[in-house]
This record gives sequence, structure tokens and C-alpha cells, in this order.
Amino acid sequence: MLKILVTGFEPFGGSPVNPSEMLARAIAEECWPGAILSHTILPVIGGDGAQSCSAALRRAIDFNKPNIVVCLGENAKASHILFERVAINLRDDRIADNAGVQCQDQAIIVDGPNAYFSSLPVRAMRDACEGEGIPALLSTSAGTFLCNEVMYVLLHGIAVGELTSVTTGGFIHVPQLPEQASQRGGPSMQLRHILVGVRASFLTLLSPLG
Ligand code: PCA
Repeated sequence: MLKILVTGFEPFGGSPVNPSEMLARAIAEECWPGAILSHTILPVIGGDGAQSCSAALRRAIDFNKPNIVVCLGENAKASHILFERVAINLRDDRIADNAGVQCQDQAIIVDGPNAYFSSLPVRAMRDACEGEGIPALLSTSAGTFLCNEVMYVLLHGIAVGELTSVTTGGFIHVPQLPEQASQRGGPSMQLRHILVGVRASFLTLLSPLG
């Protein structure tokens, strides 16, 4: 059986919710043919301490031994579901993380490569999402905050053979929910529409590998 770990993030930046958290739970609760899904919710805390998102990701991978890891996060500026292609070795924050830390111009992994490409089939995933009528795009930057950090740490871990069970990983950004947009403005998407799109994209993971 194929094992897939789905991660979401806890709320951050003053919002009481994070759609990626609801989505990770909802996706993992569904029944998937030929695959076992697990999920974990990551703290919005950077760095390599025990409380960080990277440490929580490593613990979840150790525990669940997934073959594929798909991390989800919220991008409040996005009007589309964004299939991220690239993670860069840079943390540069517009706001503080949930530990109150705001970094500038910092490497995520000192002397690590500048960037990694997602190893998810991002184009097929985007196409599947669009095929359901849900707006979706390929994106060439996961930003410089913790979504990018988790994606970089995941792909670095796979590249250096630290995450032995994992062959494939990447990141999907989702828009904020209408109730969040009504507070702070910007584009949004209904959770049930995000779920339809992300579910369709996950089905592409099962057919070639499962
Ligand atoms: N989005 C942030 C971090 C947590 C989340 O859901 C980001 O885009 O980096």
C-alpha cells in the first residue's frame, strides 16, 4: 500500500483559522483506493528547535513512514490553488512566526543548495484540479516564510537520504476562506471547492505509483 502523509499548518498572522489545517484533516479522513493517508498539523514556527515545523514534519515522517509527503499551506493573496515547483534556501519574513521570531535574509540550511524542485507531478496535479473546474496554477515560488521552509527541508531531507521512506514530496498553497477575506480583504475560495481540487490532484498520485 502506498503511504501518503498530508500536512497542514496551524493558524498564524492573527487569523483564527488556517484552511490548510482543515484540508489536511479532511483529505486524510477520506477513503483512498490503494493508499493509506495520515496527516499532521505543523506549528508556524521556524528554525530547527524541537517546537519547529521542520522538527514536527520529521517526527511525523519517522512515525508514519510515508512514501509521499504533500504539505499544504495558506496563501492569503492567492485566488488559485498553487502547485509549488520550487523551494529556495532563504527565510525572509514579512511577519513574525508564532514564536514571535521574524527572520531576514537567512539560509534555511547553511551551505545547502540554493533551491530544490518539487518531485510531485505538479503539472498533472494542476491539470486534474482544473479538470474539476477549480482555478489552479503552477507557481515558481513558495515564498520566503515557513511554507517555503517546510518544502525546502522536506526536499533537502529526501535529497540527502535523511527521510528514507520518502521518495516524493512537495507543497500546495491554497487561498484563504471567504470568512477570512471578509476580515482582511483579498481573494478567497470556499473550503469545499478547495477540497474538490486538492482531492482531484491527489488522485493523480495514486494511479502511476499505487
Ligand atoms: N502559510 C504560510 C506559513 C503557514 C501557512 O499556512 C506561508 O505561506 O509561508
